Amino acid sequence: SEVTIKRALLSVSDKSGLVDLGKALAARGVELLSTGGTAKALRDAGLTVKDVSEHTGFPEMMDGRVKTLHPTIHGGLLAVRDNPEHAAAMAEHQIGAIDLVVVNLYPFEATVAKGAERDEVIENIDIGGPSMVRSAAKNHDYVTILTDAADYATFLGELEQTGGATTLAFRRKMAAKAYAATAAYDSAISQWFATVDQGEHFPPVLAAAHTRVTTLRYGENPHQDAALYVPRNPAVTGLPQATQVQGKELSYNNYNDANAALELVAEFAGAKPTVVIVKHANPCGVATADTLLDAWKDALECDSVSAFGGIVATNVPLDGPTANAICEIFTEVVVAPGADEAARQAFERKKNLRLLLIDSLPDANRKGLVTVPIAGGLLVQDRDAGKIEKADLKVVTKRAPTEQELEDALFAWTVAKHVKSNAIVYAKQGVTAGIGAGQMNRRDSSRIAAAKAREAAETHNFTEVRTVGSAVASDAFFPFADGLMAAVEAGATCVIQPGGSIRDEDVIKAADEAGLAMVFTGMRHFRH
Ligand code: 93A
Repeated sequence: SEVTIKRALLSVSDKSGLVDLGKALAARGVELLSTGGTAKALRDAGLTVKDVSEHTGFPEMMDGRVKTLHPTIHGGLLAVRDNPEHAAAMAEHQIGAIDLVVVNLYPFEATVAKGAERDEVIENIDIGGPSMVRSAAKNHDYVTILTDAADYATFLGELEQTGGATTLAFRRKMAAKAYAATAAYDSAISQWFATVDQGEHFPPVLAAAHTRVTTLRYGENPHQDAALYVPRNPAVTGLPQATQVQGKELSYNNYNDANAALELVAEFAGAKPTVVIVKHANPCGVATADTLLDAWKDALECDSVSAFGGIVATNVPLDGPTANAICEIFTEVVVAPGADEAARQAFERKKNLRLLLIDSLPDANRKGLVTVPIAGGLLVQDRDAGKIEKADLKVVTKRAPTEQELEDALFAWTVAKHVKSNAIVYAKQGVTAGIGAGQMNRRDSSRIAAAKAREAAETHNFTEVRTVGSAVASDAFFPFADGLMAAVEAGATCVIQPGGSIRDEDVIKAADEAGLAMVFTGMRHFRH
């Protein structure tokens, strides 16, 4: 099953690693065929190269659109060598076998990413490249296909071990990779046509142009396999990439929770220092303060029981005092837009703690698609980028909220957007006082949120439960006045909710009777 490499065709847009590869091949006496720019790069390095046009007896034409699309090339790639008829055809048409193809494609995605005009984007749709990749990969019984410069070293290792050949196992592996590359490439092209060129909202093909970067130890549970995929071209998404500075390998749940924490803290980009603590993808404490250390303390006090083993995100770079305070409790992951030297040293004491640093916070209002698998397919929707400003709020009670109540209401509302439904969030002076998440009815979420606030007051000897004088946010309307009455009992003085229930009048009446200020957002933030 070993096939000795005698003739290679190299045609690459990204020329990194090309010359070294060419030299190694030449040193083994391999004949090098190549196209325009690739041939030039190899010749400039002193190598002997035969132009594809000389090999086919046909010139490159039409601005390079037709270079390698020729039976001499594709016959040389596709022939089943031990098939007598194929062998006869090769002899009749003077087609020489090609044993190795090294191709990477016109940079379509990068051309889109740099904002090129339509004509330039179209010209960067590679036709001949993917054709050779697919021909070579199909005929992997005889032909080796390399589409990624990262594989050149492994390939040369194969030659070294076998004395100039490749094994079938290696060729099969490279064939799988080759089809993944052409599939992702065509997927990116189809997405561009549908969305950018045609302005369609949902691309007809969602086979996202993602590549697997790593397999994870396991999924949500140890009996589930899992992997991480990232966009082939992160520049296109505009999303920041995190760098893990220290700590254990990230688990599936770590990624999921860190993402929840990051998406919530991103809502506070440019605001005062803010800390989010997440457990099981729900925030269990969020606080904004003048210093990051105070924000950490306030966030922790909201639900210090749940914060154990939590995931922490901040909206500003980490400092030493905050890092030291975080290290006092068991924390799984910390994600932040940077960390100073003192913070890094503090975390080094906690070998297992996973520290993720990002260059910038993601844009909380960015467009994007969210998918949820269902038994028969995939549900697709826009990500929830809805944002409510003060001016959007409608006061529905006799009493209007005070400035502080308004600020707390919007803060609670922003947190509630990131809490699984039914979500009830109490907040006072930029600190969550109690969070009720994920219950099947709103009244239970209200009760849980108030109970958590009472527990926090007992644990931390607060002079007063923090829900007293707080604002309370509900992610969807109160269907009955009873949910509201739970908030009144807890001491909330202001309510923020979408409104829109057929019983709004009852709920407003109950609020007026209790002296509450209530505002309607006109927007719902279900999160399931
Ligand atoms: O324009 S093409 O679609 N037509 C072709 O026949 C063809 N053959 C190779 N593009 C073609 N290629 C691509 O040219 C390769 O995929 C590679 O990306 C690039 C290498 O060109 P050069 O060697 O001139 O730099």
